Amino acid sequence: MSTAMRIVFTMLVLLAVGEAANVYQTLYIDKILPYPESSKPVISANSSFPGPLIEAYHGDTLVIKVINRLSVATTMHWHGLYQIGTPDMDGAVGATQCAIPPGGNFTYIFKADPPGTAWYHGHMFEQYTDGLFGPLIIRRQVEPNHEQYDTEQLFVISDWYNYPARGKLTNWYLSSSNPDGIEPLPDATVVNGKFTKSLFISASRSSRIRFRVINAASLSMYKISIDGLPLHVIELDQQDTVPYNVSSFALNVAQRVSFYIDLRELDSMYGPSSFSSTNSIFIRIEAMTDMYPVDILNYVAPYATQRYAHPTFFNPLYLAILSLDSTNSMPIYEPRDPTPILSMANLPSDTNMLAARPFNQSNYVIPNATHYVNLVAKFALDDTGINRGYINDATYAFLGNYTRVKPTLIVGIKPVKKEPLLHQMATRPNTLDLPSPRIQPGSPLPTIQNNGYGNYLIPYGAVVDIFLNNTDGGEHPFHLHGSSFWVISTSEYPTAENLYSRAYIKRDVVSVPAVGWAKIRFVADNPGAWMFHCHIEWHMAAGLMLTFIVSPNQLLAQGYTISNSQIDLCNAA
Ligand SMILES: [Cu+2]
Repeated sequence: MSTAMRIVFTMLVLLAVGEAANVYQTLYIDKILPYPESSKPVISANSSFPGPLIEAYHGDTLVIKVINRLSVATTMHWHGLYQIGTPDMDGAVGATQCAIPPGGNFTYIFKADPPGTAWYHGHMFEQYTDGLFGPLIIRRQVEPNHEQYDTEQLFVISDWYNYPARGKLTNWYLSSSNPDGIEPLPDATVVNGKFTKSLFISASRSSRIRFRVINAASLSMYKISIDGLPLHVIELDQQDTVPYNVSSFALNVAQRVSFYIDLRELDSMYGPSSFSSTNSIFIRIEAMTDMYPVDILNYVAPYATQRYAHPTFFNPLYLAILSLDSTNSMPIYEPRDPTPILSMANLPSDTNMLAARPFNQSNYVIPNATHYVNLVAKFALDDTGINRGYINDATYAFLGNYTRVKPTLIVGIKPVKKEPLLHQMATRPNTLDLPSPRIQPGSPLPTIQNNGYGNYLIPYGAVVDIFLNNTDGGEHPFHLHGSSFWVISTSEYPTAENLYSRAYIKRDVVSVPAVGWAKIRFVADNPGAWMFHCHIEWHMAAGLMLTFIVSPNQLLAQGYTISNSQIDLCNAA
């Protein structure tokens, strides 16, 4: 082979296998006023709401410089990314880093892994409620299920609040004048930065469209459907699935779903050739109002003297428009409840997707559990009359660069210096006073212990079954950092454990039923300080959170040291 031919051949090989690259992005964090009708400032990345789409290929290295132009500190979390070998890039303030001070910056460098639909959001105070989030898509050269669709669309759904969360809403929510812990309720739903009936999706170029849907809300759970079309689900939180057909599905806070539609399956009742001659149909994103603690349509919060005129009174039914001819015309039928369609009558309206199956089951191995941890989540008044969230009687409080917990009284964590848990793991783990797992009545497996302050020591390589018991009357979406987990079963679907024992679905957010439970399993093969918390931002602010301390020994054995840029952040605080 000649040199020239060899070069060409090498280039072809590189193109074919895809060479891992560095993907650079800069995010300027600043406040903007995205809507002229509203005086509510939004915390944005690059003056965009939602923040800009960040894309990479699986295995690339993301190099993302976050420049803080706010007057307060911030951090960024890369939701769904494993951070294997980069435990200090997770963005969880207090656990993995000190915050980025006003005027400061920090460069996050981490592998684009796992592939799929992820997102990024602020992980300090309630900044993501105030707008600091955006989509993050990790692609593959050849996507599973790629033959099922031709084009892609992206929905980033969120709650809109007329008032800033940090300050007015949080101050009221976590006060003794709100003893029932009523969450601030959204004033609207916003998708891709647009209010209802103003988001048009063009379907002229293709009859087969993949939708990636991210629930970036702080409170709301949504039911999603498209008139006259079955939805073929192919991804749940970066887990590819065998196409799984539903008429609608529920999406809890921080969860993601990909589905594709095929317009050739459109029920003739909605088709442009039918008697109605409509050229567009409704996409329905319906807030599940039974998730709210009060009747949202007849509720005026105490902090609001009156409802703002903008955008509108809350309407649980958000409507986007799928334009079949790309003229972006409104459907000519009324958006009342869709007529049941015979062809979809046998499709489930799915709330938990536990029956969805992993895409590639041939090399899909689920190890047996080696350890067990029992978690009881509850809400209760603390000794100052504030309704707080507790896991095993510990509640988290964010105090800038570190976290501490308040069982009943304010008790600082052990170290002299206030520092993130990861730094403590690396320098003096003994000060965390973490008890080792031990055999306890009720479980044949060693039980993971905690130090009374919401920190749980997990040995390296442990396969941990978490039994999460929710005593609260609300459903809670729990998220694990640094790993995803298999959803074994829930109180709504207890038989899933045996039905799908060789192929549980892997997710990073599990919806734990109200006054119910969820059983999940994860492999602790990624040393670090990984938060596990309810992703309803209000509940996180109320302290419904803990941290898994995965093997300080292995962290050091793998050569982790606190970087200078991390030290700079902590010194700047
Ligand atoms: Cu919650």
